[in-house]
Amino acid sequence: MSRLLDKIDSPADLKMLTQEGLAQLASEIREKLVAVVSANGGHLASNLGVVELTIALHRIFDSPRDKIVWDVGHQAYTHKLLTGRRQRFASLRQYKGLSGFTCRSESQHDPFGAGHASTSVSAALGMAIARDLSNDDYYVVAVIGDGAITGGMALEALNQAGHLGSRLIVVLNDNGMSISPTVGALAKLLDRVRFDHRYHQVKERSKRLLSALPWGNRLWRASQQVESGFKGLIMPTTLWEELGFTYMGPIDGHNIRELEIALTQARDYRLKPTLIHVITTKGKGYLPAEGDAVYFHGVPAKNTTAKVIPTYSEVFAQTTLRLARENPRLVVITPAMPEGNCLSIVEAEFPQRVFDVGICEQHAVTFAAGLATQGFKPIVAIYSTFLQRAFDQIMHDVCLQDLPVVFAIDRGGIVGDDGKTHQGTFDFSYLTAIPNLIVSAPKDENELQRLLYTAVKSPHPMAIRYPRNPGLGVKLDTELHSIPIGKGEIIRQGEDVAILAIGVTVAPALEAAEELASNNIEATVVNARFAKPLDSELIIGLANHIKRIVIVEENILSGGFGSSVGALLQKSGMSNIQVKSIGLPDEFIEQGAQDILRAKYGLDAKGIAQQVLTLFPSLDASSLLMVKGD
Ligand SMILES: Cc1ncc(C[n+]2csc(CCOP(=O)(O)OP(=O)(O)O)c2C)c(N)n1
Repeated sequence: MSRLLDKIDSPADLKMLTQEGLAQLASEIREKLVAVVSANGGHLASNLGVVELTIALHRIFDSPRDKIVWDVGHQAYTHKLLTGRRQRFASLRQYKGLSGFTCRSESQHDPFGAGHASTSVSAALGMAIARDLSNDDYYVVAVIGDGAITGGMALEALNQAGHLGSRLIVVLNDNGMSISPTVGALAKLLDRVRFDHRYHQVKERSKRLLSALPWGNRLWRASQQVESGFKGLIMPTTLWEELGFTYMGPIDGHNIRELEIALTQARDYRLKPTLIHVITTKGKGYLPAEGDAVYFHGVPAKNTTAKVIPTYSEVFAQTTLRLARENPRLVVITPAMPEGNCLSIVEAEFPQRVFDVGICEQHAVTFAAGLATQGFKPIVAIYSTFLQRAFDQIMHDVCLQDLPVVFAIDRGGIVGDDGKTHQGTFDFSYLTAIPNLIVSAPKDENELQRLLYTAVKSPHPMAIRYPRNPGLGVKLDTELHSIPIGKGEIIRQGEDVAILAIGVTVAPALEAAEELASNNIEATVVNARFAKPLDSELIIGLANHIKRIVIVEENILSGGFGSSVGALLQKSGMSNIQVKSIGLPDEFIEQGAQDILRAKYGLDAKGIAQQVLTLFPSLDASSLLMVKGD
């Protein structure tokens, strides 16, 4: 049977299809999504939930002239399939392949790139105002989930949009879920709409009565008014109306015809911003994902090796649980990532002391600061990339007041397939710039335990950054120990060169040292542990003695650990030292498997060894180093 999807090269091709054809297309798209995401990994459930919504948007609006701005961009796979990227779809999230998010450089149908949440309404409002100032006449639509709409930026943008009254359409894709169930007062309000049976009964009845009438005729419109009057009585539409929006909904997000009617009405209504409340089912049409939307939010790629060693995230959560048992004032805060941070074990035992604050990184940090002022010990469990959102809160609310908040920073360094928006490659740079903050990274999962224990005892703010990886499989202390702040350790002795590594780079640095030894170069390897304060005694002592220093970090070179060490050496007036920094260049690191990217940037054992050899010009590097894997 010929597949309709194979004939869709642009949104214009959708406009010829009948309702039956559209239903067939939706099911072909779902098949494609399941096949490609099962192989490559990605955001399956979110995408399955918006198939009909995406089709309807592209039939009613005229992209790229009209701008469709997807919040987060993780649910834009159908949009990609319908906007000329079908043939490259199998490369989704692969090295050099299609991005898992929207991306301006990828297509003119992506008017705004994303990856981080809650930006769509601000960006769309900017576009709408630009249109008005240019006397142009296109439509701008922001599509935002009920999770992302809880983010501060989204609320700030709605506030301004309602105030300006500019023509803007916000589609609220409400599936009741962020990654986990959406939390907060706004979520409760939306739940009321979703579950109000009285409203749905009336709506069903009027739908049956009106199904015979052509939409748009007078009776149809009158009935819509009666329905919305009734809705106003029982449902919290007032919030949106008071914010200056015209509220439409709730709309069945899997009924293309109903969606098209609502989108057309919103498109043709030119007086105010409109919010269309669309109800969808996350994972729709694929039973495993409908049944477990949390797991299927983001699934791993097929070839991911079965995990036997606990991840850093798991060890973090297990250690936090132990510490929470000992300290009744320890509290944990997560901005909408309890799964990623493996916090369910802590939440199960201490539901009162684990706070999912929604996709609200800034609030998470200042909320922690408030708790710390009252003698509590907050751990903010957060991904490196999302902590960027809260830079001023770390600086102004926590560190300036020297409040003892712990930042447990997951996904530090190269994260892989999620790509440019999600790499955790900036945190050493932006954190070491902040006074009072201790910045650390463990060499293995046992050291993570120790650093967490140290941080919880610290009277100052402390950050611990660890990677998105399984641990190294080392034995875990049964009793927790602390580590002296600012102290590194020598883990291998050698006279020819000193390699200062931190965090995830310590293990490959050690491996590189063994490879160098087989070429008669003996390296000292230091596990630095702290990017701030630096172990100046150790570093200066080594520099005096060895004179060749190589610094390795999985962070951008600019402002990172290496640049702090360089500044220390310069300040100490050291001369005659050869210094080489290995890290990431001044660019956004593309997507690709972690091992591909680590090899590309010389951050694996082979790359480190090769770069060490450049400090020995008398040796021909290419003739040396038969590194494993060659
Ligand atoms: C600033 C930020 N914090 C956290 C995330 C991680 N994240 C990605 S999607 C998502 C849930 C989004 O929920 P919602 O907007 O309701 O969309 P759904 O997946 O349910 O369709 C979260 C928390 C992110 N992308 N950006």
